[in-house]
Amino acid sequence: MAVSRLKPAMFWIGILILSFGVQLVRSEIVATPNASCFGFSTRIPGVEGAFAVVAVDDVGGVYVAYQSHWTESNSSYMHVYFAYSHDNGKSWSESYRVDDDGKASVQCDSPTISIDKHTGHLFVAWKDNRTGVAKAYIDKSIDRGVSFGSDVMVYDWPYDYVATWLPQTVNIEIGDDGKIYVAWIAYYSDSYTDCNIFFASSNDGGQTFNSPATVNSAEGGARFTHPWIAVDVGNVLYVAYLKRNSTFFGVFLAKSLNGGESFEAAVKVNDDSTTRYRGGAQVVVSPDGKIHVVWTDGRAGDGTQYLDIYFATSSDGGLSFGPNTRVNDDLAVVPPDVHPHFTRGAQGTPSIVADSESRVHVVWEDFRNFVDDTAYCRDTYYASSEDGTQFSMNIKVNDVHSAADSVNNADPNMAIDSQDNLFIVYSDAPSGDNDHHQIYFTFATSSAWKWTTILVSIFSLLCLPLAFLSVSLALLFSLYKRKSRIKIRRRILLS
Ligand SMILES: [Ca+2]
Ligand SMILES: [Ca+2]
Repeated sequence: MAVSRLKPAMFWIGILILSFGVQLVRSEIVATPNASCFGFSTRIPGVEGAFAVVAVDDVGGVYVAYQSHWTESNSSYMHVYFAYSHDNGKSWSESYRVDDDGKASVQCDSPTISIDKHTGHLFVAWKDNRTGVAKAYIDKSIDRGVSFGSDVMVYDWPYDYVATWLPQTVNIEIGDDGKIYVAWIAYYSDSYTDCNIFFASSNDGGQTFNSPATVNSAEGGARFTHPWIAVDVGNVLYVAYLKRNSTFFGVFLAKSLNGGESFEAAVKVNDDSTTRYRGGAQVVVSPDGKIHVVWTDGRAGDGTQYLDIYFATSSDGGLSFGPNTRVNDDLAVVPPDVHPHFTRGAQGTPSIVADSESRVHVVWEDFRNFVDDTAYCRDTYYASSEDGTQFSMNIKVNDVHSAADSVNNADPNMAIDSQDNLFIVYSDAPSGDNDHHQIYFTFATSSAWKWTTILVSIFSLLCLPLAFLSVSLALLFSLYKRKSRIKIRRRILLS
C-alpha cells in the first residue's frame, strides 16, 4: 500500500524536478543576483531630490550626487547636492550643496559623477543658469567627498541659449590616464532642434578644458540628446546619443581615436527602422573590449505603454552593432488611463555597468506593478547578461521599509567596484506625494550574488540526475509490483 502511494508521488516529483531544471537552464545559468541579494534600501540623509548618480572607489567609498528640488513661495529651487559613505553604504554623511553660486534662484540640472581610479579624486559636473543661460560646470573633491572646491565652467560658449524648459544632459567620464571628459547638449536657440552634442576634455585635473568638439555630424532639423561617454583601456572614446528628426529617431554611437579632438561618423545602434521613441541611452566598455549600449525603446508601438529596455553589443570596436535584445521580461501593454506618463507595462531610464568578467548589469524604472500614481506606481528592476544575447529573469531591487505606503521609483543609477559589488541609487516617494522624492540606496555584494549563482548552478546540474533517479525508482517499483501481481495470479491459478 505504501509503495503504491509512493510510486506516483515519486514519478511526479521526478517530472517536477526535471521541469524545474529545464526552466533554470532556459533562464540561463548566469551569474546574477536574486532579489534577496539586494537588502532593504536606505534613505540617504538630505533634502528632497531626484536624478541621483553614484560612483564608488575600491576602499569602501560610495558617492552620490543629485538634483535637490523643493518649492518655496511658488519658486522651485534646484541645486546639486552630494553625500558620501566610507563604509560601503552602511552609514552616510549629511547631504551638502556642491554648486558655489549662493543664489537660491539658480537652477542646476543633470548632475553626473565620476572618479579617478588612480588618485581617488572625485568629479561632479552639471549645468546651471547662474550667468543667465545654462552652462556646464565641474567641481572636484580631493578628500573622498568630504568637501568640494570652486566650480569651474567647462566652456563659455557665446552662443549658449537655454530656456529652462529645454532638456539637459551632462555626462562626465575619466580615462585611465586621468583625462577628464565632459559631454553635454549645447543649444544655440530656444528650439529643440538647434543643438549639438559638445565634448570637452581636461588634461590638468579639471582646472581648464579644451575647446569642445562636436560629436554628432551636422544635420539641420535634427535634435540630439542624451550624450553618454565610455572610455576603453586604450583611451578610445565612445559617445552614445539619440538623434531625432521628422522621419527618424535612433540611437547612435560616435567614436574618437584622438582623445576627443574629433569624432568619426556615428554608427546606428538600434536595428529597427521605426521612427518611434528612444530615450536614456548609456554606453559601457567591458574588460573584453566589447561596447554595450542600453536605451529606452518604443519600437513595439505608439504610446508609453509600449516602452521597453533594449540593448546591443559591438564586438568590432564600435564599427557595427549586433542584433538588439530586449532586457525586460514584462510584456504587458496597458494603455494609460489617467496620467499619460504613468502606465502599467512601461520601462525606461536604464543604467548599465560591466563587471570584471565582462558580464553586463542593467537597472531601470519599471511600471509593471502600477496600480495608481499615488499608491503603487513604479519600481526599480534589475537584470544581467553573460553575452548580451539573453538577459536573466528580472528582479525588483527597491524594497523600502515595510511602513512605506507608496512606491514611485525613478531614474535609477548603478555603479560597480573592482570586486564586482553593485551599488544602486534611485529616487522614491514613499510618502505618496509624488512632488517630494527622496534619494535611496541599495547594494548587492559580489560574494552574495556570486554564491547565489554557484548554488543555482549546482542545483541545475543536480536536477537531471535527481529527476532521473525519481522516475527510475517509480518505474522500478511499478515493475516490481507488476511482477508480484503476476506471481500472485500464478499462485491463484495453480492453487
Ligand atoms: Ca563648489
Ligand atoms: Ca514594456
